[in-house]
Amino acid sequence: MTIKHDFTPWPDVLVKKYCEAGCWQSQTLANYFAMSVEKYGDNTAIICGDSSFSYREMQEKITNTAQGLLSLGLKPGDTVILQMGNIAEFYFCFFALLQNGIRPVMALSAHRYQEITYFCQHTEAKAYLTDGSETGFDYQNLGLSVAKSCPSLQWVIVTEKVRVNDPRFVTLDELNDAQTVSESVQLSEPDDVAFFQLSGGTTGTPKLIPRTHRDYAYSVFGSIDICRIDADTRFLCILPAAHNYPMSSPGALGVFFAGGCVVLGVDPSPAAAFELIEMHRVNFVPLVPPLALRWMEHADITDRDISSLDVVQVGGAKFSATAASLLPEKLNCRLQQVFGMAEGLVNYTRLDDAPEQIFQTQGRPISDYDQIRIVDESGQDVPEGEEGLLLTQGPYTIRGYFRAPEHNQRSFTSDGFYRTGDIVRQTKEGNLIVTGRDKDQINRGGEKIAAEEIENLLLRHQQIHDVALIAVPDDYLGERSCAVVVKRGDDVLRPVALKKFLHQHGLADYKIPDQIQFIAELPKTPVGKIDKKYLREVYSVDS
Ligand code: OOB
Repeated sequence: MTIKHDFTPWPDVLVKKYCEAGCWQSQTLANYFAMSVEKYGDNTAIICGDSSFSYREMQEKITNTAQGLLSLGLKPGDTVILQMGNIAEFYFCFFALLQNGIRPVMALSAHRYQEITYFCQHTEAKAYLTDGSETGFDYQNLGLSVAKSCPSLQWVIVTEKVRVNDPRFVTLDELNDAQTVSESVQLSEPDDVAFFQLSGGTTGTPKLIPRTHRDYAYSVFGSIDICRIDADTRFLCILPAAHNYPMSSPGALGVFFAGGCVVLGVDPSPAAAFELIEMHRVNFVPLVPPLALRWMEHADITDRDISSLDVVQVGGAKFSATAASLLPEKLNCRLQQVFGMAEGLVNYTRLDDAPEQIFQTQGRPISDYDQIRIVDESGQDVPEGEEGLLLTQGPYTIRGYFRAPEHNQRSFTSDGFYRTGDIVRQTKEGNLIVTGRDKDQINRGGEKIAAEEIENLLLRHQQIHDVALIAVPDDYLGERSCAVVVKRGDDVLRPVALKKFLHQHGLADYKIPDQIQFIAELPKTPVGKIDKKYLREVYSVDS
């Protein structure tokens, strides 16, 4: 069965090229997992808390869940929201959905009512799968509110006992006990959309990124080679498992397809993570810069034996060359920088690159078929070695966001290159150095915030006349967010009240401005746009 809709295809000539070159193969992501089961059946695939699962055991869980999902009436081509933390069930559900051709939206645990309802409404999702067990936040209650606002939602599937009174709620265990409804038949094709990743975004509403089985698989296998992942890899996943980076670069999928072991952790602090590294002899871990800095500090004082660490990846945001040059000695391992994006293109420093390339650059693309252009404002290529805007197209970079025709006009060139919004220059060895950004986004230590989304929400506050959200430098996060607010009227308006307002609207915590400043009027550029550059200069002084 083939489901061909809701995504912008590559032009025929490129389809032919990528197929003939062998970039795109005729397997789905679920097939690749099944092949690992054949090959590495008894290897440990996942360690999660006190539980561990071999490949064979994991496949059993996947098959049961897949049957259960079908028994609810979910069908190939349906969309669901998958919001689970770093638990084994996340991967069981992920592969079960993919096996059925049901397409998950890869929500993050941090997402709340604002984001989840938007994903549901925009994709007309049929089910919301959530991990109700995370301490401190009531995901079942969130599910209840979401279900009220989303008529398309037929099921809320939770990992623990149902605590709310709603017939749409069902537990994963109940699903796993469901009767077999069909023989396993191939329910998805390699060129179908497998799932939706989320864009860091620059606009008022988050953008969804449709990734097909074969484009994603190509990036995963390319990553396995570059990162030298094999059956001996013991990979620690403490970043949010659903994010593209710990998922596919090489991520848990890379480890699964190579027969290695994924160790899951929920606490990324060095104290907790070092314990897991010692206990499970972890040798590979992806980090974001703020975490890498914390780990480096902690390494000086830890009693834990972390000598098994072989490769530490740092990506998601710019890692300073100084910190990069210190990391290998501090953590007694090799460093790999990763500059990627959920839209596709991923760059890695190679493990055998010269040290200065590893410390000072963010790497080069996975594939010779990745095309990159570095251009000026008018779209002309800049001279070699000079700074410019990065454009890219290739066998695993999307050609359009999901149901966003207007935005696609702006985000892609007429010949299909994705405008990354990153400012880079290329070394003569071919590696890229990220020098800045030309997109209205805050990169808060790897977590992306679209300024417009927060500005629009704040403008709904009665006492706000105008607002600009900007990035200001932060020693630890690299950047933090600062809302510059023009008040309406003379009544007192406290920053804490504004934060509470956003919180009550159900916005993810990481998007709530770190800092709020009041100003009489927002400065404008000569063409009448808000002068964010000027605001950044003013508020970059510590307050
Ligand atoms: C990864 O993906 P996203 O989609 O959360 O964010 C992509 C954006 C890039 O366009 C760039 O602005 C920034 O994040 N970024 C970096 C960077 N890595 C990502 N900026 C500077 N230096 C880096 N090393 O963040 C992502 C996806 C796959 C693998 C790794 C990261």
